[in-house]
Amino acid sequence: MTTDLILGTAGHIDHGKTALVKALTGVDTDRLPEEKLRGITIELGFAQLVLGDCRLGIVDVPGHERFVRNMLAGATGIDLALLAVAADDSVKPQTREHLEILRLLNLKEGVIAVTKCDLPDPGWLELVEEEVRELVKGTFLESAPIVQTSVLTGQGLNELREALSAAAIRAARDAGRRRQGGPFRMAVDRSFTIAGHGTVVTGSVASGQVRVGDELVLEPSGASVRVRGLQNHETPTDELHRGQRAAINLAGVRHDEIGRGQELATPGHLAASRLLGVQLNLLKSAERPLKNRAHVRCHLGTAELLATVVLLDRDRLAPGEAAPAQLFLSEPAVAVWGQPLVVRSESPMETIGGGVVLDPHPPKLARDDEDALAQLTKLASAEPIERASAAVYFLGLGDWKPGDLSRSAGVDETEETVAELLRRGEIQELPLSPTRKLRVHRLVLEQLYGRIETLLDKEHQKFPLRAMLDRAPLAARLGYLGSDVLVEAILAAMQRAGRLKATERGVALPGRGPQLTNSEQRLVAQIIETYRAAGFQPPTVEELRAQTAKNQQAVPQLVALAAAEGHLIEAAPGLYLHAENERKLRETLAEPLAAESGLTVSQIRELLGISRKHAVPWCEYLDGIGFTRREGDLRRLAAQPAAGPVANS
Ligand SMILES: Nc1nc2c(ncn2[C@@H]2O[C@H](COP(=O)(O)OP(=O)(O)OP(=O)(O)O)[C@@H](O)[C@H]2O)c(=O)[nH]1
Ligand SMILES: [Mg+2]
Repeated sequence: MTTDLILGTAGHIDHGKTALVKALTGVDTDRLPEEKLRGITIELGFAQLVLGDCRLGIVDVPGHERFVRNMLAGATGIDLALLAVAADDSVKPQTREHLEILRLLNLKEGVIAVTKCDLPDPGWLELVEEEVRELVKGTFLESAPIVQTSVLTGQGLNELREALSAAAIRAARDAGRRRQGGPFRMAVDRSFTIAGHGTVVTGSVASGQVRVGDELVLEPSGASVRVRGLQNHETPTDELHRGQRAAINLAGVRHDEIGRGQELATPGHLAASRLLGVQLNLLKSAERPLKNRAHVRCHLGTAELLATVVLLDRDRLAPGEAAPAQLFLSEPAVAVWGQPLVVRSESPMETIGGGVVLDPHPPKLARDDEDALAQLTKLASAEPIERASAAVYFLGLGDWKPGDLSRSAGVDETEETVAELLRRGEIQELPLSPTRKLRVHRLVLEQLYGRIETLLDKEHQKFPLRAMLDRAPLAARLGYLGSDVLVEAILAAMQRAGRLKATERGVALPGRGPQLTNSEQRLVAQIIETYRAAGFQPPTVEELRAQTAKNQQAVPQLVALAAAEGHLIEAAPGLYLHAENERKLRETLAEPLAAESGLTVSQIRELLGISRKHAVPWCEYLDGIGFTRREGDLRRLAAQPAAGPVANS
C-alpha cells in the first residue's frame, strides 16, 4: 500500500536545497522570474518523489532570513525534513532557526544532507559533520543519518534516497496514527486563478480526505465552498488525503476572498477564535525574557497573526522556560488541541519560541484563577479522559457535542469518554426541557451554586423575617447567563441537591428565613394539614385562630409564612386554599366551564359541593387570575386560561 507523506526542506540560504530537490526529482522548483534572477528561493516550491511504497510530496522552502515566514507556511504540514548544510559554509543562522522551527512544530523524523561536497577538501568535511552533530544533539535529528552529497558529481544521491525512504517509513508509522480518517483539514499556502476554472488553492492535507463535489467550509470566515476539481502535482484526481499535496479548484469563492493562512475543512470540524489557550515555551537562545502582555507574531498553520501574550502564572517567561498562556490574536484563527505554533519577535524579526494549543476556543481567563490554571494543566495531560474533563470545564455552560472533544481535547473515543465522565460525576446533566439537557462540569456547577448562595445570603440578611425571597430579582442578577430556561434549570438542580428551597414565586436557602420554635414548627405543619383536609371549604384565618388551642396569637403569621413558602394560596383577603386544592379547583371546573352554556355560581357551588360563602370568593379568584371570564351571571373558561396561580400580593 502506498503511503503519502510530506517532506520539507530546511537550511540556510544558498545551501543547495533547491538543487538537491531538482537532482532527486528533476523538477526545478524555483519558478518565479525574481527567483531565477536572484538565484534564491522566495516562495514555496513543490515536487514529488516516489521511493518504493512511499510517495513524498516535497515542499521546498527558502533559506533567506527575510522569508522565514514563507518557510513556516511550508513547514507547517510536513511529516519529515531534509536539512541541508553546505559543506563550504557549515552551520549558519537559518540552519539553526529552521531546525528550531522544526522542533517547535514537533517534527519527529528527518535526514541531514551535507551538500556541495565537491567543493572543500575532505578534512574540512569532517569538521562540518562535527558541527552538524553538535547542532542536532538533543533534537529529533540527533541520530539522523548525515549524507554527503553533490549535485555536480551525483555523489550520495542514492544514499540520500535510501535514507529518506527509511525515515519516511518511520514517519509513516507515526503519521498513520494521526487521523488518516476523521474530518478533512488543509491550511492554504497558495491561491490563484486559472482561466476557465476560477479559484484554486493549494496546501498539504493535514487530516482526512477530500473528494470532488465535497462541501467544505473556508475558515475562519466559515463560508461554504464546493470542491469543483482536484489535482496532485498537476495530475487530476477524484480524491486526495492526508500526507498529499493538494490543488483544489473551488466553487463559491472569489480568488481575492481566499489566501494563505485560511483553512479548508469539513463543516463543523473547526471553530474560529480570537483567543487561544496554550503552553508557551521560550527558546534558550531567546535574547531576553518574554514579558506579560508582550506583542509577538504567531504562526499557526499557514497563518501569521499578531498576538498579545497573557502569561497566566507569572509576569515574565525566562529563556528555556515554559508556562501556560493565553494568546489574544489580531484576527480569528482556527486550531485544534495539540496543534503546534511558532512565535517570532517583531524586532529583531526572529523565532523566539513556540508552543502547543491546549484550548482552541477558550473563555478569557483571569490571571489569578487557580481553578482554571489547574484545568489548563490537565489539558496537557497524556490521559485523554483528563483532557476531556478539563475541556468540558472550559466549555462552561456552552452547548457542545461529544464529537467536539476531538477538536478541543484530542480525544478519539468521544462518546465513551463522555459516558465515563458522567459515570464518575465529573460531568453532570442539567435538564433544560424533557428532550434537551446541558452537560456541565461539576466544578462549573459548583462555582455557579456558590455564586447563587452568596447572592441569596445577602438577601436573607437584608430581609431576616422573610421565609422566601422573591425569585424575580435573583433571576435578573443571573441574567448574564443569557436564558431564563437555563436559570430555571440551575435553580431546579440546586433544589434537587438540597441547596435551595424554591416555590413558584420564591427562593430561599435551606435553614434561612425566620427561625421557628419547635411548637411553632408543629403548629405550622398542623395548619397546612388543616387546609389540605378542608378541601374547598377552608376556615378563615380568624376561625382557624379560634380553633387553635395553644399559641393562638401566632396563627396569622404562620399562615402567611405557609403562603410565602407556597403551601397555601391566598384567594381572597384572609381566605386561603391549600396549593393542592387550588389546583384541583381549576381541574374540576375546567371541563364544565368549557361547555357552550357556561356555569352559574350555583352550578359551580353544586359541582364543588360547597356553600355560597366559599363559592363566591373562589369564582372571583378564578376571574382574577384570568382562568374564567364573567358574562352576566355566567362564567366561562377564558380563551387562554392561566397555567397556574398568579401573584396577587
Ligand atoms: N558546486 C556545487 N554547487 C552547488 C551544489 N548544490 C547547489 N549548488 C549551487 O549553490 C547555489 C545555491 O543552490 P540552491 O539550491 O539554489 O540553494 P538553496 O538552498 O535552494 O537556496 P535558497 O532557496 O535561496 O535558500 C546554486 O548556485 C547552486 O548551483 C553542489 O552540490 N555543488
Ligand atoms: Mg532554494
